[in-house]
Amino acid sequence: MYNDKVLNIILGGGQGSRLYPLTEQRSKPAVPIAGKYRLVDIPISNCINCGLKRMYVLTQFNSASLNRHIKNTYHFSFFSEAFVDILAAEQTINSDKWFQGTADAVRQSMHHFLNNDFEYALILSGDQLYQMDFNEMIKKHIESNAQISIATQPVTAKEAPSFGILKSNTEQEITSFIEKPAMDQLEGWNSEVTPEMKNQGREYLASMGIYIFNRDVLIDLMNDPDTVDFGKEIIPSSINKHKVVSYQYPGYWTDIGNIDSFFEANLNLTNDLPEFNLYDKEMRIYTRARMLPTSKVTGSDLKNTVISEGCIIHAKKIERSIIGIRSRIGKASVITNTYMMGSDYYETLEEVEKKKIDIFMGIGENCIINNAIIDKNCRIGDGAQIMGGNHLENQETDNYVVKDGIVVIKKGAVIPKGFKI
Ligand code: ADQ
Ligand code: ADP
Repeated sequence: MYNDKVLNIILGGGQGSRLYPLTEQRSKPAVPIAGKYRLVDIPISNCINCGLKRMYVLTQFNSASLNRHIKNTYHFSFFSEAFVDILAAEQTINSDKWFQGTADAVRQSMHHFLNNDFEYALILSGDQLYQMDFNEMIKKHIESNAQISIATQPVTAKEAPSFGILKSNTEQEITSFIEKPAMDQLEGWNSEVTPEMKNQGREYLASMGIYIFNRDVLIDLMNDPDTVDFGKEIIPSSINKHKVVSYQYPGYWTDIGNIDSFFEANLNLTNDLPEFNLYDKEMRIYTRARMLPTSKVTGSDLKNTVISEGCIIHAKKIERSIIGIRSRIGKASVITNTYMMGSDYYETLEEVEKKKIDIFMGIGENCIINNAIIDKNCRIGDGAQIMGGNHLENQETDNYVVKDGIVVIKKGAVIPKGFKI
């Protein structure tokens, strides 16, 4: 509906340190989620579902897996104006070309955006799980004569310090904004909310980091080279200069920017009725069509488990876990509260022999795994025990990282037979 008027800019990720080690070998938008997708599929699919088809993905570095994924997934008709282009900060961390923050990333890419006809820029975060109809937000933006719109959602006092918190008047015009206030700064920042929200303790209106800017306003704001971030500088300084409007979004939305929230959001997909609906025909999530074979399970006890295509599973039991594409799990293994990302390819016997590793890709026999994320192409030897939990301190080794009690096995790691974490 608004494709001709709107250019979509996806903030793919800064240094990705909060999702480390998942971002050690790939850029953040390429991090695999929900067994077969990648982070960037969420905002791209939301745009496509809304008929918005001109997208730029801004990322700090360009990884092979991101390029391959975008190239192999989003190819549009030769006659269509649709595109998904990756714009990466071009040089090293020490160079001034490296994006200093979200606004800086947009500023450095403005010359690309301005090659396109557009009236509004829709700026999206790359690390959130939601299915939103942006057309509604754009319609409200136009109807209310806003210059900037921010999607918002009420959050609790405990959550408020992780977000930009704002207050608006009865016309939804934002009158004040504070980026990530400390707990002791929260007084007076609560808003009028529905009784349902109040009962849940959600009284603070948070920015979802989803913005619409009028083209001329964005150009003007980007002219100031000293502003680095939308949340820290651009939005607070715009409140008194421009008409900035809040668009309250009622649906499910969650930030997945750190290991803890990423882990929870993934495992929540195994609930009987997940809030994020992957089975919604109108709001489907696109990803690479891989033509993988079906999955095979022999005699495993499966509870609340999501299994992707191409898996071969002999495990004894799997519970509250996501099993990614091409996963192999050996006999008598017990997997609980785990996100296994799967493998990029199947190994032949000759390949294994050539590599001189006697541990196959996947999880071996008699393993016990709980509270873990297993990145792609890992080899977990027979009898290994990986037991995440609050008893573990944050730590890092060559093969794994422990963050907030979650054990993250690094991409391609080899965990020896009988090893215990
Ligand atoms: P944060 O999510 O903490 O808060 P930020 O780290 O700036 O803000 O990230 C916003 C998005 O931009 C993320 O998707 C991130 O990956 C991406 N990003 C960060 N730096 C980038 C860079 N240099 N280049 C490309 N992309 C980059 C923001 C707002 C808050 C709001 C929350 C909602 O600042 O006000 O409440 O989002 O999640
Ligand atoms: P997917 O979208 O299925 O996850 P990717 O493109 O990210 O796929 O990863 C699969 C990659 O792994 C492909 O580039 C493929 O060429 C590569 N690959 C295939 N076989 C092997 C192998 N034996 N060793 C290393 N990489 C391989």
